[in-house]
Amino acid sequence: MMGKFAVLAALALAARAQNTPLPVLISVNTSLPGATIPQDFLGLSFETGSLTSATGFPAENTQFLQMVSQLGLGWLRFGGNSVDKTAWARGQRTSASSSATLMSSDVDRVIAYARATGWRVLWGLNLKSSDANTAADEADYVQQNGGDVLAGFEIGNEPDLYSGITLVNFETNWKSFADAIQAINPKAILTGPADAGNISTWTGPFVNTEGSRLALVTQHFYPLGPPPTVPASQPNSASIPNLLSANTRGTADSAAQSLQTITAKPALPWRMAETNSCYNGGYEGVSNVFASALWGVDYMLTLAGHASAGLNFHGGGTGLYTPIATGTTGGVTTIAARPLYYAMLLFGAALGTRVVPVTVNSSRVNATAYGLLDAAGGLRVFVINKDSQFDAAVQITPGSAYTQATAIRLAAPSLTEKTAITLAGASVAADGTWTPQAPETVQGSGGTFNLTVPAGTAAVVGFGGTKLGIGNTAGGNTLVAPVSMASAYGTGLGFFARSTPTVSLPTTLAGVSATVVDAAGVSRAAPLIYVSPSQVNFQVPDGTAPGTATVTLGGASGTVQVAPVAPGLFTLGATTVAAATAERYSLGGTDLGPVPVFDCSSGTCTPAPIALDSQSNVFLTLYGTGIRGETNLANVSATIGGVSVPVQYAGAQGQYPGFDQVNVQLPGQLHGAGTVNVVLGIDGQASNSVQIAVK
Ligand code: BDP
Repeated sequence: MMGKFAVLAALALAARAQNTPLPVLISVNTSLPGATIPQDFLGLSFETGSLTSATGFPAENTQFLQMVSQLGLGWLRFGGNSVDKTAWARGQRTSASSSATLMSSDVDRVIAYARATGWRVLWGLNLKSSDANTAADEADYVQQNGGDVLAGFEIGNEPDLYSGITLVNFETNWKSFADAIQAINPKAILTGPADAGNISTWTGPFVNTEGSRLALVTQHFYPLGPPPTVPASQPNSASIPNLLSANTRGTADSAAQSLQTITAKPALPWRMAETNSCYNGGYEGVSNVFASALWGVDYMLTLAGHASAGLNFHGGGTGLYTPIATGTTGGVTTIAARPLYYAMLLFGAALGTRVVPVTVNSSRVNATAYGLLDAAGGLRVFVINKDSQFDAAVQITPGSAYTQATAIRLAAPSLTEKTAITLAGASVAADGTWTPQAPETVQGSGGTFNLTVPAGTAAVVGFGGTKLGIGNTAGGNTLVAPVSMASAYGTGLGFFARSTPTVSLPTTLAGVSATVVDAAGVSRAAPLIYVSPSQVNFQVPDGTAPGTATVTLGGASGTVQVAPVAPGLFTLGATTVAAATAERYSLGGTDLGPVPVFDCSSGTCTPAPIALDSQSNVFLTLYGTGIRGETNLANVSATIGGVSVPVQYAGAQGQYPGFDQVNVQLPGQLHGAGTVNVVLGIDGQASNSVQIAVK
């Protein structure tokens, strides 16, 4: 018989054995990238009915604005069952207005909110209980007042569920609405069919007949239904195990596969325009807990693998499945991040990348993995351990191009956690902000990188190289000056793209920090302007000594030459067109107003010819960096079209850190010269050459 202690020891051993991470082997094939995940993949879907009450959609709340904006770009979709019950009237909502009628002032609030967030709007119209002319008038109002933020119109909500309807009836009605809308606005963008299901029997045939009128194919998708409506014995009955099961993932995968097939021939984008975990508003303990965040990440990546243009998670108010809870307590608006919001935040690390095939060898852990390649060649591998029990000993073989790796995690104490969730070491703060912390380093050897992903958590591993290329942000020359703006290019530099929100520059941004060690061996933290996985713009620290400096960003580093001045001139995007402004004055010195220096109206920027005449003088302001180090104007020269012109001012622009400007008067002798080059020379250092045009 075993002694008491031997029994305890055996039990302890058994417990330990159970918690020993089990192997999950992941290899990545970066040579076969799929479609690019659009920057506006993410979206939020709301009931149209949320707009007809004063508290339903808190468009004016700054925290709500902050939480949506920090997801990046995205779509706001208004529709749901309530769209098909809502009447329409032009006018201002008052306390006497009916909540059954959408007023044009409700639309105005959405348009203002969309403009403030930079998100676009997918606008649902009532097909079921309205008429074509009313819908067309509503569409016209939205188009006229919010055309700049409008992504398109959706006619009806889940028409495949209208009682007694056939596909033929629906198509007839849909066409009469579409015709009425386009009779007023021929270019109104139409999407559809917004079916609840029936992808092969409704969506496919609809796309076949109406595809040429559509700009986007939309589908709705809820993998689970609530018990007892869906009996607990069914694989699609709402529960945490079912939400995280391979079967549920497979259902989404085959829906996405069907939509990819349906949209391939007409070459249309497709979007899960309304979706969430469980229909009938979600399910307590499933849709509103951490398990839903893991599901959300897995689901978004599953759709992205089938070239989805995006999705809109349905919610609003304090509904169980809403990503952002909005409510009122004692007349005060309350906004809170729900687990699914963290999934959307994490998906920011996937935007703009292309899904690459991965092989996952995981015999006992319920884990999934996705590979994502960015345009610069950086790789991110999402690992989602959906297992409630087993930790995963993850081994990733990313390919020989990758020599350094870092990771961030999405974690909570348990799958049933509602609030204590962290992403990249941080929770969403009370004011709605989320500040990712520095990532952890992932160790690799012999081409394999190892990390443990505990049961019920996810991790993203960012892979890159160890080399940084560094140059002047303006013009790209390899010389930089103290306090000037410099850019470091590499791979795997971070997970999220973020710009500095204010003019006072932080030394840590989205978990990224950079160190500059100068020729004298002095190390300084670099103030950061912009960070992304492949590019970091920073200010060369004040006091950096001339000579070779080494810049380190996480596991990558590179060198750059530093001099007291390093003139660079800004251009418009990737062109060589000067990012400059000009002002015309009368000979007597009266300001006659600004003169355009460039024209970007065609989508490509070209120099706009500046008229030079004998009746006025034109002063050009060039913007650059690395200029202010020389304060004696005698040492600053400018050459425009081969003509040396006197410089009136060269120094700090004053408003933004590291941002300089140079003012010159355009000489009359350039009259008629056409496109000319502009070059600065300071202390023998020439800037990059930029173009303006004169006539
Ligand atoms: C969809 C409806 C939406 C509902 C949702 C649900 O479009 O209005 O809120 O189901 O049942 O079918 O949760």
